[in-house]
Amino acid sequence: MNAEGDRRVIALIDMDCFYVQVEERENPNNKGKPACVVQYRKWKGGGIISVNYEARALGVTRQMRGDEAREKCPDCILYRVPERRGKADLTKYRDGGKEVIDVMCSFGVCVERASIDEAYIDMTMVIEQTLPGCTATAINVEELPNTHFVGWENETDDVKGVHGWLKALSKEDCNDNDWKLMLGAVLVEKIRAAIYEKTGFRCSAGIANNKMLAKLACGINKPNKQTVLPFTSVQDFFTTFPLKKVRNLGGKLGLTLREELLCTTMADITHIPEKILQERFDTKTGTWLYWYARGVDHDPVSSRRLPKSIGCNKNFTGLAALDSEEKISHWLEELCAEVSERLEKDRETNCRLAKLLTVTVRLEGDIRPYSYTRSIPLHSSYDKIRMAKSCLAVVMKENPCKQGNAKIPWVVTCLGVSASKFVDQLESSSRIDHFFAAKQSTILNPEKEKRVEEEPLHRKDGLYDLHADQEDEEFGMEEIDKIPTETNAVNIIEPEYHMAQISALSNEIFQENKEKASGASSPCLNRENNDSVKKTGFFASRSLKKCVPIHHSSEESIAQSSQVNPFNQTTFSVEEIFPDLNQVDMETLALLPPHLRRQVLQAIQSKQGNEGTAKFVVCDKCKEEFLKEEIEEHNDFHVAAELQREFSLQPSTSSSSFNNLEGAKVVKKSSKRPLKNQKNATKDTKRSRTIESFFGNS
Ligand code: DCP
Repeated sequence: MNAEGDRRVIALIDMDCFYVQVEERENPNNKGKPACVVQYRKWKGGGIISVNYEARALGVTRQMRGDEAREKCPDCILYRVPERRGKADLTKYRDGGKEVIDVMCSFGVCVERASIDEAYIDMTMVIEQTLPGCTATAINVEELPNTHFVGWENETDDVKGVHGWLKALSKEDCNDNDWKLMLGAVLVEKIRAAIYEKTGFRCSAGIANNKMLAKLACGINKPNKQTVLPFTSVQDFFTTFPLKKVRNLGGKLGLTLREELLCTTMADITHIPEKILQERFDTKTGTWLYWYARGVDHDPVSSRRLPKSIGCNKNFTGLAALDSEEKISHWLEELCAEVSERLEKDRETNCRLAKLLTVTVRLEGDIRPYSYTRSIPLHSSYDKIRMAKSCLAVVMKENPCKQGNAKIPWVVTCLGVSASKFVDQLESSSRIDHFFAAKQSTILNPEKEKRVEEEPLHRKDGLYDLHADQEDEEFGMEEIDKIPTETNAVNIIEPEYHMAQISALSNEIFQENKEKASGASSPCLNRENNDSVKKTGFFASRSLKKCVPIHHSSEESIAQSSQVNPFNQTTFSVEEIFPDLNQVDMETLALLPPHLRRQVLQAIQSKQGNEGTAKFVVCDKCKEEFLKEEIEEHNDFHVAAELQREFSLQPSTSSSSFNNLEGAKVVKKSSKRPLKNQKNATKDTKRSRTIESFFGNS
């Protein structure tokens, strides 16, 4: 790593007082008047979450409440965030943000949406095409009406530094990088003008060689301005710049640097030898910090127009704090309803599926607040009841009173639910689902052979903002260390019956292996076919649903499917599912029925020869063999199974609200039922009901 290697041209574009601008566009007559956006009217006029620059000039700040803003500025307009399901509805702000991203993308630059109102763009390629033949005289100062150059301002006529920079460019010793930044500034002026023209929104921007510097530069001149931070100006600039304002140094790392290593500015960090930084943190972080403090940041701009996560959270302050399971359950249902609705919309629009659901909880604590996040696999059904139930199970498990800390009050002051780990829907479902659907429909329902179903928090401080309920896009959970945390681990667990399905799957493979080893002939064909219905969950269930005519009774359906075993009547190559055995997706692998999964594992093993054997490990608990990369995830399944078992054993007091949930009883029954019984043909009716409830048809 070094300071010279990175000569990209990156910009951060950030909308000015974004929520207010969205409101002003709806109320054009109010443009130019002081205004704020507030959330909730209940107490002292609601919490301010966005303040326009007219109101800022009159002393209104985001830390105030609506009533205080009116005291400062009686004419201040207070727009209220719409509400839905008892919480903020941010749809129109989110949609406004998307409009802006679309304009940026039309310039052929690489765009990474970083929050509801800001995005990084990498202009390097576009600029490099323009670079040859550029001369200082070719740049017209009028092309840079709102551009400032850090370090080039002088106190007389060139407060923006544009002239100084242009002059420097005409000298012989100027380099390509200086030129690139100039051209970048010209392009960003154009992009910002287009954004204004197409959306009516004003924005500010920072232009530099990397994301960290671009972000930092963006905040220097606002609103409706852009700032270039040349690499040559960084050192001086850092001598006074507070490190806590720098991207990635706002959290715990920054706190350690400030409190332990007594650094307040970025330049302070440069006085610490790399070795000391490495010893205090770790080698990688130490080296990264060493260069970061010198303005070097290699974090790429990854092309991403969509948010990495979709979620929302709600604060419960004062008397609104949640102090009972019923209240927590109610709010989890509300949050999950919103997330589920947005996920469905996202699936339709963007053809992708979220795989992970994360619940974040902040508790009052006995001495100080603390928070934790827990993640669980997310099923593509996006069933809000199911999602809420899973989240509640996690929250109940973490109840401090249950962990022997009876004195700690169990008071929840913030709840967040967020879905992430998106995969391409077609990639995720078509390969496997179509595979199953095609094979099954051919055999079970030939006339349907041709039918093939196919199946992006903003503000980093959002979660812990006292007023704002927010959507969580990209960064929602990242800043969890904004408040001191006692518990801050992220576990992936699976408390639901999908868990039972997967652990049944593991057991099944194990059982089958034993049977094979003992030479016992088992009615494995039929059983596998039946069991694939429950064990492989989503894919197999859907396939069955598609193939079995509706008018058949459950017994008929199962009986019919058990008479034919499509997997054994048709041969297939592992490559049909995983064209590249070096890149087998573990999540997909876990969803396969046992015999297919084993075939894939065997194929990988034989492909890798002897070397391959070292890639497998045996699970202590179920003695099954797993790929090394897979074992950690598999261990989580055992943790989840344990959790599931605990829930099943608990008296109904703690799960009273579960029992009111649609489908929850079926789930409980199915998870309590021993595996052997599940295989019993007499239970087929129940099994079928479980499948239907899985699709919400029960
Ligand atoms: N927001 C929020 N809660 C917060 C901070 C912000 O809901 N604690 C919302 C309202 C803002 C939007 O996110 O309009 C973008 O946040 P910014 O911090 O970028 O603030 P603004 O865009 O309002 O103003 P600025 O011009 O300073 O960027």
